[in-house]
Amino acid sequence: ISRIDLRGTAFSGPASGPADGVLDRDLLPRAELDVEAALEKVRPICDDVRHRGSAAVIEYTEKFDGVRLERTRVPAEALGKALEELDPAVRAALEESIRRARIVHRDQRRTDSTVQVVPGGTVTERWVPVERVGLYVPGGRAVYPSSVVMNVVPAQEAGVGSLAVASPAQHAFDGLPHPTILAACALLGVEEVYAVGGAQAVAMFAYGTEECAPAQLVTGPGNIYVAAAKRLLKGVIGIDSEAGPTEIAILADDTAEAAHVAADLISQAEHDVVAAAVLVTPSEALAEAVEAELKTQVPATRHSERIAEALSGRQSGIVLVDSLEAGLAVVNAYAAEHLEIQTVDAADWAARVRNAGAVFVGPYAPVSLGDYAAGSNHVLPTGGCACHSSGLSVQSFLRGIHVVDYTRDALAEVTHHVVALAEAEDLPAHGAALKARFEWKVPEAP
Ligand code: HSO
Ligand code: ZN
Repeated sequence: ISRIDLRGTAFSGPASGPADGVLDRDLLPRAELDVEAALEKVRPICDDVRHRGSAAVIEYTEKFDGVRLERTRVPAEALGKALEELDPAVRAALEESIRRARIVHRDQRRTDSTVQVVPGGTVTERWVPVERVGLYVPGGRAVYPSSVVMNVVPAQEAGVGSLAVASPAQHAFDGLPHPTILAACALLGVEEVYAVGGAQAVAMFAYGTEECAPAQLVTGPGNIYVAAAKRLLKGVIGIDSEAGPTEIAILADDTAEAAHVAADLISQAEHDVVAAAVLVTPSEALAEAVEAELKTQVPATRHSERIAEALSGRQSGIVLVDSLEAGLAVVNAYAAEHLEIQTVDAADWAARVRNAGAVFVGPYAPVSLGDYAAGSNHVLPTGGCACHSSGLSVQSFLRGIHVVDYTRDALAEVTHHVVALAEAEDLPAHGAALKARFEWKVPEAP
């Protein structure tokens, strides 16, 4: 892991005002995915699925996944069987993960609210769930039943009526999606699952096929082709934000346990060779201790090569700063997907974080807890998007509809204002629509 020494640099005085802009983000480089390049590859696939439906989906599944499907929908018995055969410890863990996620996401539900603007004039905000959602679940190296939980639970708690899951057909599992994915679906009560992956899955949800009704929204992570298809079809179908490589940033001082800091950096580096692990600290001693810990811990992990590559990549590093105050400016500018605060008065520092997908406070809230069983969601904004976006939540599956209800008197009272603004915009018919309702004369100025 490389060191980035920002001590003595301009930004590292006390951060006053919003920290963004204080630090040049390029000082903390990130991996970038070239989604644009994949667009041209997925365009014909999406068009083909649009015009030929299931037949096209089946052909692409044969071509890309090496599986010839009879039909794309996974039979109910396969879901039941996967659940029966699920390791009991994994089942218990998934159940607990679901239980906790439900507690948090149920609390996010919104109630409709009506406000009286003037006597006789009200605006109600009604929260209406998206009718049908398609959830994409990757099937390659990253088979994450936990991500099924994190996508399905908020959708269900939002009241989404119809939910379908698509995950690539696996040669090794008789052309079905990975069994732990099927088992997670069964546990969550999701009955509609398709053995379809890649761009063709996104197109299937967007346009619908003979087997799969079109959805209004597609969520869930995927490879570059899935991301490209989402970008291409957004507009035809709603999409969640693009999930880039995972990131962990840790703001720590010399009260932090170096072994735990190192373990947490390693935990997210385990995802991907382009995952980012960044430690920000004013403590040279901690930096040294963490480097030493990484040297011993990394070789002992199962995926040591992947982790070593992620940690030595230019997207990872140990950033030395003059003070925690400067460190706060750095992590705010970086806007990590996950941010741990391992300092004295961790909760106070955490309260001052403005940009992060999720914040993990103190020594007993590692990111891995949030990945599986904190109750919080693990689908979070990456690549600096945390400065404008939130993670997946019940809100992601709701639309707020304004319902406007005015009486004759309430409308009469405001008509001259509407007419004035309509005239100012050279849209007199707008004003006329109101005037037509009244014996109209411009009220005299008081
Ligand atoms: N850390 C990942 C989520 C995950 N971790 C799934 C383990 N499984 C992105 O937040
Ligand atoms: Zn993770």
